[in-house]
Amino acid sequence: MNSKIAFITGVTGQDGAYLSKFLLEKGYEVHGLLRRSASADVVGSRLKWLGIADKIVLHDGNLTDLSGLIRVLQEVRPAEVYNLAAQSFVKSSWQQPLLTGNVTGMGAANVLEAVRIACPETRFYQASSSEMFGLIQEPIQSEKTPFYPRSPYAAAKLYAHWMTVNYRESFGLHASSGILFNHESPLRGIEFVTRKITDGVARIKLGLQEKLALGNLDAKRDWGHARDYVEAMWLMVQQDTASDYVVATGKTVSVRDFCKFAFEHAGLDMEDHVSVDERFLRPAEVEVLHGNPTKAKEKLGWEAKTSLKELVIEMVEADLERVRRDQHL
Ligand code: NDP
Ligand code: GDR
Repeated sequence: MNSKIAFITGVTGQDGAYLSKFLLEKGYEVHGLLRRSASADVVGSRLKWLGIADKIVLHDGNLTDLSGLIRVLQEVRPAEVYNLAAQSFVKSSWQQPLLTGNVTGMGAANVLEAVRIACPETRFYQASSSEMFGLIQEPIQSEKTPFYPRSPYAAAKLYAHWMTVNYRESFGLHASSGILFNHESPLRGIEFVTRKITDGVARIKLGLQEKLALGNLDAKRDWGHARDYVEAMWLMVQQDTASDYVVATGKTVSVRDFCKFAFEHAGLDMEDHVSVDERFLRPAEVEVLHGNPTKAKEKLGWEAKTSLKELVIEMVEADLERVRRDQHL
């Protein structure tokens, strides 16, 4: 086992891309699991955006295929495994509850099993989520706050979370779980509210659309930058003892306010453009998430570096550039 080899599932996603870049800069050899797609041209577009696509060794595979996971781990023999792959869109999890359970829940159990069988000395990171807190039991959520999942996605993540704790306690795996609050970036999927807003702002500013339809504007989230959050993942894996950590900024803001900042940055007024469409409401909502990252600060020395305003500006500017470029093509 080489101490500088990392294996990432979900390497083509937002966090996988930022984590790959972070690890490459630290001198790691980075391997990733690639879900086969018929559209080869869009594969790894985030890795290309960060200029690292040719620096990562990709292995075909799927989180639902245990034997494939065992084989790839036997071949790569990584020192660190980061399980970031998931059906990660909460709204879709009501349309695809079983797939979400299979990938987001059982998929994590598959990776844990593969590590236990193929490379039990390997350190493991699980991408847990603040969605597990769901119907809020305490106004500010820490590692000690009880969970109450409100979607098939959150229920699947909770299973994966407890499997991580259980494999640590049962088999002595160095398995940590990062309970990450929402984190965004220009690489965020377009279906998530922040990117939907910044993409909408860019299109409205450049005259390509008039209106932006959203769902619940009163929901509040503790939003940070993905670039900051991948460092917390790595720090967890470097600790002598594995554990679970909340990763958050400690500030919470409504969707309405995020939206207001984004429109204002482009010199627009959201009241002229935003409407509420019930198609974007959810069968059960998580109204407020507000994290307490004290443990991460004290034990990992980690703190969010990017402010919400900086995040919004980076995302709006990136979307303005992207939409302008697409217009010229
Ligand atoms: P993304 O949705 O951007 O990325 C998900 C990744 O999972 C993609 O690489 C996707 O591959 C891959 N994937 C999906 N299904 C499978 C499968 N069956 N087999 C193999 N790979 C698969 O998510 P993020 O990067 O935003 O999030 C990373 C992880 O962190 C996820 O587990 C998410 O649930 C969790 N999380 C995210 C938070 C956030 O705010 N971003 C907060 C808390 C937790 P493909 O490119 O082929 O679609
Ligand atoms: P979330 O992110 O569900 O918190 O999950 P999302 O951006 O989808 O929703 C955040 C909040 O915004 C409200 N909202 C809308 N959401 C979307 N997608 N589209 C809309 O038009 C819209 N209007 C209002 C939602 O109702 C919600 O309250 C993300 C994912 O990355 C998960 O994988 C991760 O685990 C959690 O963050 C932490």
